[in-house]
Amino acid sequence: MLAIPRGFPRKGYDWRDVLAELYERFMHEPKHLVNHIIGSMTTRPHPLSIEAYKLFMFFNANDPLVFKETSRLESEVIEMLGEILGGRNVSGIITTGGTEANISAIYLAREHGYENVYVPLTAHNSIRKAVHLLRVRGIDVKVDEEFHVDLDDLERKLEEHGPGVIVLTAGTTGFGTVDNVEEASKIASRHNSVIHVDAAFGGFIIPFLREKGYRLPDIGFRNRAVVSVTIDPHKLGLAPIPSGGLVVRSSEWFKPLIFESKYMPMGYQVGLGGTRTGGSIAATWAMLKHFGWEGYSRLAVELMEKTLKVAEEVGKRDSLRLVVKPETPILCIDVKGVEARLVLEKAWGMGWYPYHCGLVDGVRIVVMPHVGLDELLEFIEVLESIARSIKRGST
Ligand code: 0PR
Repeated sequence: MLAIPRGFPRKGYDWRDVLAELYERFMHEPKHLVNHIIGSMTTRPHPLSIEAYKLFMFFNANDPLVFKETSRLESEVIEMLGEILGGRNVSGIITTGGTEANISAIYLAREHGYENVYVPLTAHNSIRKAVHLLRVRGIDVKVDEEFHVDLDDLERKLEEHGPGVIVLTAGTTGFGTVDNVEEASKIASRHNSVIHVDAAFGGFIIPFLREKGYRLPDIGFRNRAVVSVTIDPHKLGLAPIPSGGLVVRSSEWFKPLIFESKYMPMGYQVGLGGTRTGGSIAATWAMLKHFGWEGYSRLAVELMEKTLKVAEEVGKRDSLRLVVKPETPILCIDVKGVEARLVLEKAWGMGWYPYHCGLVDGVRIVVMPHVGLDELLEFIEVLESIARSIKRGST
């Protein structure tokens, strides 16, 4: 029951009443650790990252003369993200999320003269947003039946339209699939083109899985054509929202993101945003230092093992079909003969929150750290029973 009515009050309320109202509203929101948020790329941030965020949230990372330590933390974070991605002497910025990082990356490519943007069908919508905002030329590229960029089609399109920036995804939003960055890099170099890798989701898992022997391509800077990578701490990095990351190959490539700003003490500002919280930076720094390579590696394997167990279970059910074998902790499930939209409607009504796969009609599950194996196995049962009830209703 809400006690404070809508609208901007003439006379303010007592802080206790305001807080009581917020607690009330908080109770209505589904929570990662209590409810079944099984389709979102967000998770419950690690307690240490919340503490770190709170410590640095008041400091403006875009005012490095005053907030020197925040600025130093950011450069250390970028260096560490670069190490995860096999880069040395990289540059970059902590952003509000993958969208800002992707828009910044396409902007950088444009400023360096690459106005053709090759966009595979599986690319996240923030890439199309960037193409629209930046008035560059978006060129669609096909994907193969396993939802990887179609390398033949990519090469054909490059021959037809000329050099540009190729967007590849390491952990696609709908399927979790990983584009073959290694092969695409060779093609890009042959066509004087560059690559932006959107590893918003996969950046914190693929390099670790690779080291553990999972067959996945190198998604980072060891590939010659890769000039920038999006990698989001607020997804699998366990930092709070808003924490995105853009890592670029060199300070030279980063330069167009430095904007003159006469009134600022430094005379310039960095990135597409203005005032930027130090909270995200400190939180990411804390996570990287606390988990280290081994910690993220353990998490990666744990999530992947869970995902593969669920995939195996889906394979045993007649009414369900796995659309593609999972490469990262995302499952897309076809509920045979039933529209995913209808399944989602019912599931949400029952307190389960899976999403849609997007390109194909399927139910998407993202196995984030807060999602349990038992919970997922229970959801498989729920899916089957929803499918049965919809089929019964339609006959
Ligand atoms: N790149 C990829 C591959 C993504 O999957 C996403 C987000 C982004 C970029 C953009 O990241 P930001 O949302 O941080 O800007 N994909 C999620 C999705 O579409 C976004 C999301 C997350 C949606 C949590 C809902 C939600 O509850 O599923």
